[in-house]
Amino acid sequence: MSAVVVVGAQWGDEGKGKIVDIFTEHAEMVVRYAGGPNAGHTLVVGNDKVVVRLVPSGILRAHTRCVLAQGMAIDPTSLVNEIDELQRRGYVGEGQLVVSERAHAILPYHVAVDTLREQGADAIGTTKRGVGPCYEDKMARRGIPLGTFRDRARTEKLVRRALEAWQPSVAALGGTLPSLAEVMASVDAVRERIVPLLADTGEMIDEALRAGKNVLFEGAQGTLLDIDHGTYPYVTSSTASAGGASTGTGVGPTRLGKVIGLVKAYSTRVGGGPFPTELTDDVGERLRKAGAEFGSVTGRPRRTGWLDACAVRYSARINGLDGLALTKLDVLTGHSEIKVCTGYETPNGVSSSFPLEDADRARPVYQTLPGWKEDISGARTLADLPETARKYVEFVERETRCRVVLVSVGSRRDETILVD
Ligand code: 2SA
Ligand code: GDP
Ligand code: MG
Repeated sequence: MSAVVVVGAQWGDEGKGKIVDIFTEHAEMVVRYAGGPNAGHTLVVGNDKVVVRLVPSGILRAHTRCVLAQGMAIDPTSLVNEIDELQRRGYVGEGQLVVSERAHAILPYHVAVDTLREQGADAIGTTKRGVGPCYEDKMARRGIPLGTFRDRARTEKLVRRALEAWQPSVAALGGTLPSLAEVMASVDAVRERIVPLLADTGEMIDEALRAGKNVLFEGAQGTLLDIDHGTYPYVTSSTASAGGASTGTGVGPTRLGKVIGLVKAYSTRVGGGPFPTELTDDVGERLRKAGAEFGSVTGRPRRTGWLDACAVRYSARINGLDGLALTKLDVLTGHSEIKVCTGYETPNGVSSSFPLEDADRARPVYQTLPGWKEDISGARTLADLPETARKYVEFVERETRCRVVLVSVGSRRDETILVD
């Protein structure tokens, strides 16, 4: 295994939490490299369901060190709350969690700006967790790396500067910012909990890799939400794709090994933006119900649609995918026909490319496959699947030109087919 990247190949919520948790059985370290508390990764062990937002999905395995690397935007208050909740449930051992001193802090003014903007006409459908404004501050070079928390006076100076910088745009939106005292009160409430967790995590990951340990890099959101490669501007503000595993951690690209793309057997998207295969009819509603497609953080109903093989092919290129983990195949059970988008109509005929620049007007071309009625949650090998379900998996492989290495047929750890 060595260094494996697990990345969402669609618009997020493909089941990264479950798959990272499974792969972690053989990993000594799991590293989150991008995003922040906008992520919601669900882990189901027996009857216990855990949703992690900032903490890597390896946390349920006591032997695994979990790293929050510098590509992340971290709300220190959310992190402390998440750790407390996990500890109440018996997780997070001493020293198991480390946080990069270079990861940027999401502070109350970031949440205020995110929330205020979402009330306007230019709403993106964000999670309102302050992630976008935090990355804006980072790029504007007025952000607050968590290492700053070691020095309260310096933190206060930087917070004052950031508040001054945001003031005009917040006033223009008719809103108000939290005061310096309020922001510092929130910092003071968690500073002593955060500082002991801080480390040069790049060095730590490098040491683990040099010692031959297995390190898993856990993506958040999905490739089509990536700031550079997604359906801009309806994207998140980080490098969600596999490249972020290098830029967001300080591990050079040649040191990364395999990249596994997570693909849900159909498509979902939360928030605004183009979604060419969206189903706004009964079939879409059926997928939402069967797949329990509601935001893990916000509870928002997710938009649903058929699988877009062109989008996954695009994703395979952006991420350099070595294999696919196909999740939630069980959710398709009971549909007499299943459609997959394999091309798009263009003035010059059907194109197999995903129409990134024109996605809101694009006309998908579908191929229709026969469905299956049998409950497949008990399948543990491909041979256990009904023939039509097996054919669906083979079709996905052919259309995406990527080998399927795992099929997930339920939310629990054991509801999984590992393909040799
Ligand atoms: P943001 O908050 O600035 O990152 O929002 C920008 C866009 O990115 C989308 N986004 C997500 N899409 C799917 N899942 C996400 N995580 C949660 C989940 C979402 C939830 O696991 O269900 O609970 O609603 C996630 N996070 C960000 C977002 O919808 C915007 O389109
Ligand atoms: P992530 O953000 O990619 O980790 O995905 P989420 O946790 O936001 O959403 C995936 C949801 O699907 C969670 O509720 C999981 O428990 C659930 N899930 C994961 N794999 C499967 C599967 O194969 N079948 C079914 N029915 N549910 C699954
Ligand atoms: Mg999610």
